[in-house]
Amino acid sequence: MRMIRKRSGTRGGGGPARGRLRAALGGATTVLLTATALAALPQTTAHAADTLGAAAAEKGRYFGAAVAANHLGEAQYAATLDREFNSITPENEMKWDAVEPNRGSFSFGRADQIVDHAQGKGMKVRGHTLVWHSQLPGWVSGLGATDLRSAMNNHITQVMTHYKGEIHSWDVVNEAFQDGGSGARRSSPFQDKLGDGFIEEAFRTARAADPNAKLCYNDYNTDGVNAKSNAVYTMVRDFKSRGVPIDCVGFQSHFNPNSPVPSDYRANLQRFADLGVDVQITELDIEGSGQAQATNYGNVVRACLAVTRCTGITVWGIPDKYSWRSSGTPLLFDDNYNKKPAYDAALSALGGTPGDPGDPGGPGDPGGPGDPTAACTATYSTAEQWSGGYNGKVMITAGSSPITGWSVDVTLASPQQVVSVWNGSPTSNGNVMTVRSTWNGSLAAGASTSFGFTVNGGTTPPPQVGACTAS
Ligand code: G2I
Repeated sequence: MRMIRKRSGTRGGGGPARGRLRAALGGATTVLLTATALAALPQTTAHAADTLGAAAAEKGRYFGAAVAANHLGEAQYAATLDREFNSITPENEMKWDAVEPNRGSFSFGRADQIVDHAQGKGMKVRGHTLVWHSQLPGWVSGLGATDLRSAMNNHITQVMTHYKGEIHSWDVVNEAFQDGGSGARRSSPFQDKLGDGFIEEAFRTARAADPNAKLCYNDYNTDGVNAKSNAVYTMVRDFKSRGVPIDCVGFQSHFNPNSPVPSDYRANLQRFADLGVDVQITELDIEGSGQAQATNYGNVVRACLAVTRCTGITVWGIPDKYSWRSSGTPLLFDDNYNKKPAYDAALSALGGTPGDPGDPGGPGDPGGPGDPTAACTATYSTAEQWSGGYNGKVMITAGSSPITGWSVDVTLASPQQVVSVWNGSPTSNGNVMTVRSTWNGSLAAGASTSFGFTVNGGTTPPPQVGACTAS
């Protein structure tokens, strides 16, 4: 279908994108294949709606994540991405500074890597972003009006042509309105030199470059009805009435205690949809933890589902540790890729079933932390870390009955190697180490013990720790 990439930019060579991905990975293939194979195991037995992507698809939506190219080589990152999501937004790799750092000189390498990954896994791609005041190279801000206009149109045309047919929705213009009550346009090189008309011009250029991509305006603090969202609403209404090509509005949805999920979130999405555009939740993250965070995530998902034209949700990252706001733990997976209560809430709101057999790893999931029904559970943490390695610790907790022995699989990514194990008896098969209890196999109901191990050969990715098996 849309696997042939145009040859603009610095990337040479034609042919199917996936073929180029395999060639490009070279020596990394073994590690990735291992991760992929591991990730595939639970999915083969899982019900279709046991993941965010599958559950959203059953509702006719996508569920995506912002992805950074430099994390794709991390086995657990790629495994979680591939298992849970069916759309990817490059977090930074398609921004102007990344793809056209010097005028007329395009570099698509890192963005191509993400697009290739998505296509290889059958995921869709959201394009982010073409015209934005931030992450804009200095040469753009230095141009006079005439040059700036042609640079803007050339940038849109070159980037969209490179990915023609491969992007389901593009953020054509990002964050062009001011915060606060003024409803005014934000000062930027585009606004200041080209005036209000730059947005319309960008959308017209974009439509000509890839007529099949949905063209979106994307912004933050527009999630409820307020002065800023009113200003965007007025612009979109004007565009629709004059035939300016616009297909969708993106609501970034970065929430925290100072900027909570608005009570009129659904109503605001609906009023835009009523203008005749799709709406998308484009950069969702919600700072917090536990049940409060879970409730917010559930509410956001339900709001989207309640609006027929809300076509999909993208979360702005996968594990908390890679969030732009990591200290606020705003995402669905913790630093060890365990599913958080927010994950279960999002999946439930989508109509999926958290904790089904074949869907391991989450709080309350079989063998996962806190599973109330498992004979025993295993919880991983990194105890110490240094430049070339780390000490890992796995806490084993018996369920509601006593146990007499336990075992847990720990999978490492090459070139990491275990050099010692304590409080457990290890055997190895390739990069999978099975650790069985020694003197510490007998645990009373609810009692815990732990084993530890030292790894040399790097600190990332962290080990994958499987479910606990009792004997
Ligand atoms: O700021 C959150 C988002 C708001 N809406 C537009 C999004 O594009 C924006 O994403 C963030 C990325 O998540 C960050 O990763 O945009 C930031 C830049 O405005 C990104 O941060 C930048 C850092 O500031 C740079 O120092 C760094 O080199 O990420 C770059 C690449 O890692």
